[in-house]
Amino acid sequence: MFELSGTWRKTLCPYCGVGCGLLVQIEDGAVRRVKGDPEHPSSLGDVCAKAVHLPPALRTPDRLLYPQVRTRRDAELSRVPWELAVRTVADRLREIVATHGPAAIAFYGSGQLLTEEYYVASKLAKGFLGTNNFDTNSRLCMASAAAGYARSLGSDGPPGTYADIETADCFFLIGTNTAECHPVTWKRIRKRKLAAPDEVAVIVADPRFTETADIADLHLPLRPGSDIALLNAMLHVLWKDGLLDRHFIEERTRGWAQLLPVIARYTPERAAALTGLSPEIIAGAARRFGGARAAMTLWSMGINQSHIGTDKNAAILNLHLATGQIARPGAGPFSLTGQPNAMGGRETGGLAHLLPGYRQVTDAAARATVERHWGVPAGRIASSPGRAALEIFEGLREGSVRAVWIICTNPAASMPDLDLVEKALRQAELVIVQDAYHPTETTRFADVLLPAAQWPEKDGVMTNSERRLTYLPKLVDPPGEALPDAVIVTRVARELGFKDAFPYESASEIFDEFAALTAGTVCDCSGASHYRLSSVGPLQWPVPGPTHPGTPRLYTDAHFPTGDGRARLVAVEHDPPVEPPDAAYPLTLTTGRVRDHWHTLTRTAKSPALAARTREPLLEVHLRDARRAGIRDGDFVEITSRRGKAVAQARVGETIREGTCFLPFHWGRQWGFYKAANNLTLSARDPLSRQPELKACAVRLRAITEDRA
Ligand SMILES: Nc1nc2c(c(=O)[nH]1)N[C@H]1C(S)=C(S)[C@@H](COP(=O)(O)OP(=O)(O)OC[C@H]3O[C@@H](n4cnc5c(=O)[nH]c(N)nc54)[C@H](O)[C@@H]3O)O[C@H]1N2
Ligand SMILES: Nc1nc2c(c(=O)[nH]1)N[C@H]1C(S)=C(S)[C@@H](COP(=O)(O)OP(=O)(O)OC[C@H]3O[C@@H](n4cnc5c(=O)[nH]c(N)nc54)[C@H](O)[C@@H]3O)O[C@H]1N2
Ligand code: SF4
Ligand SMILES: [Mo]
Repeated sequence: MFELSGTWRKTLCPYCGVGCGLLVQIEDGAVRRVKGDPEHPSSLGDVCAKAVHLPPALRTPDRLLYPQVRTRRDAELSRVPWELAVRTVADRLREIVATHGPAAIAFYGSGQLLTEEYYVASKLAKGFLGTNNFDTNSRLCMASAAAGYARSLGSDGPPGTYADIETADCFFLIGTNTAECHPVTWKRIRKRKLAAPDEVAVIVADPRFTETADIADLHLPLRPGSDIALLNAMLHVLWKDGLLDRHFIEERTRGWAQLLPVIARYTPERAAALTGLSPEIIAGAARRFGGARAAMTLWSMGINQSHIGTDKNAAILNLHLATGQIARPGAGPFSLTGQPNAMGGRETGGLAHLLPGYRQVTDAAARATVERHWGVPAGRIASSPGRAALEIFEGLREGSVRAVWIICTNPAASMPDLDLVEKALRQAELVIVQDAYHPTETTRFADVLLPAAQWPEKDGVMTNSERRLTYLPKLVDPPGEALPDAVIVTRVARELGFKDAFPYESASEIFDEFAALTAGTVCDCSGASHYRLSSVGPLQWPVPGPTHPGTPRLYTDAHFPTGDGRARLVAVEHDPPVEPPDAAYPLTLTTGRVRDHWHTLTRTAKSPALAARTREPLLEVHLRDARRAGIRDGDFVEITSRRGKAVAQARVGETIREGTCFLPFHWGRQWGFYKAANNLTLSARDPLSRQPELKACAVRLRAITEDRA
């Protein structure tokens, strides 16, 4: 059924968590054209420019083709055969574990890995090398959402489905630039709004007036970091107006008695002082939300990347629980996942506190189940969480971590406070980097460089934002000697002596082993297999049996996996950003994305059509702030924080809240040392999710006058 005429093949987009189905045309062993797959249920044929312009980004002169090793830090990398690269990795890891113990090694992976890849890497780390130091860039991305769902609903997992968009009559978009970052989901929302403009309300809360705000009935340009004040005040208004669902609160939740005194204090007037919005617009947003038949809240990094990101998620979930806007068509909280398989990462245990199947490493019964499945002795899996992303690098810097194996992520561009990250990588005893391209900001620090096959040079499964699993077939051969990530990890595991536990001949065997381990869990994928996903098509978990059709919505019986079946209302308080503006650094810098680029530019910068649209980072700044700093539109501006400097051209206007400026983070130091936004950001983080506050730090601006002499 999936064989198409000619050379067009079905797969999934490798960029964002919307998870669009693609049709890819292969000619002479290379990707020629990409278009939308009308049969994919998540995207119904739609795609965005990033996917269409994939072909020129895939086979570039900077693809990493061969393994390379350097014997000393001051030596050059030189090409070695795979056998030697694998032996070097295994020998050096073994040696470091023997000398310093398993906690001295760490893995740092990515939400862009395939499910099978995460699974084997985390099995090797947690089950065989005995370290829970296996974390991913999801820590910079979805960690607060995952922690928020688990605390309020009893488990991670967005409860809704994209089809809810067609029945919702209120969209509350908070901390998301959906139009630029989740364009296909955005088009669906926009279509719904334009078809029934009076019936459907759109509320956008963002310090910037982005393209997303274009269709908003209400745009709330709140002060960065003040979302809890807004959300609590909305709940306050609904409580006062009698618009809460008393029955749902009493029957299906716990915690109202603790929450009520907190929200009682968040009057619209008080929230206005904290957010910089008017009391009227806050009340207006609350009433639109409260008056909706079915309301959806969508959010992403403007909420998660905060030192109170988990609490911000709780505030969103409180709003939905207290109004009964959950677990029915069109209603629910819906976190937009960033990366294409960040969901799969959470399912396979791709964070330092997790094991496959949303299990926690701190849960003894969960560890025992996983140990049996992996055939390792009881007690092998460490009982405390490993190091989260930033803590891996902090450990490298101070020497408690000696080795890091970085797979499919570019931390020397994407982490906050890059000076510290670079120092950590220089200080490390062993840096293994497994990437598809070289050089990147991170591959420059590698002692061992392993060439990875990338999309669509390997096969496996990814889960998108609506919990839908799609199979991605291998469509072309990798260039040079590049190998799929799962194959590389498997080879190292075998070299380390774990042959019997890593017998895999195919990604499909790995998937089956993983899927069996999820049986009976919230994210049960045991009814899925490569064969079923490629013959029947994509499926939404839980899919507990081989004939089970998959599950569009979770918790439709309003029974939550908390033990007693009730969701938790969590009393949370506003707290301003860790680094508030002051006289020396008077503005708050927020960072994020532009439509036509993906993260650290290893692919999108090589698609001429995309690169042409956004060649350089632009600093968005309010005209009154610009005037005060003597900056005109188009000037080059030096941006200084307590940690470093960056330079960008100013785009002066009124699309951003006064007192706030915005810089995209796509350009790492490789593109010009001072183009990197992460020269400026800080590594303060949420104590629960351990996600860094990438959305707020204090800066000052100075126009750079051109020296024409
Ligand atoms: N084009 C493109 N699309 C992408 C990606 C990409 O690199 N490029 N990356 C993917 C990934 S991994 C992710 S995580 C997502 C991210 O998707 P988004 O979260 O939508 O993207 P960002 O630009 O990081 O941030 C969103 C918005 O948060 C706002 N914001 C900043 N601070 C605050 C605040 O305190 N409160 C509120 N309410 N808003 C605030 C910013 O002004 C910004 O417009 O995008 C995915 N899609
Ligand atoms: N200031 C600031 N910083 C941020 C953010 C922000 O909003 N502001 N957002 C954060 C977020 S949400 C995210 S998700 C991160 C993203 O940050 P990163 O993960 O560092 O960004 P990418 O450029 O996607 O890095 C992926 C790397 O994997 C390589 N690669 C691609 N395909 C494959 C493959 O199949 N196998 C292997 N082994 N390698 C491959 C690419 O060449 C690239 O080097 O950035 C975070 N950093
Ligand atoms: S919206 Fe996201 S998944 Fe869909 S085509 Fe664009 S980048 Fe790919
Ligand atoms: Mo992300």
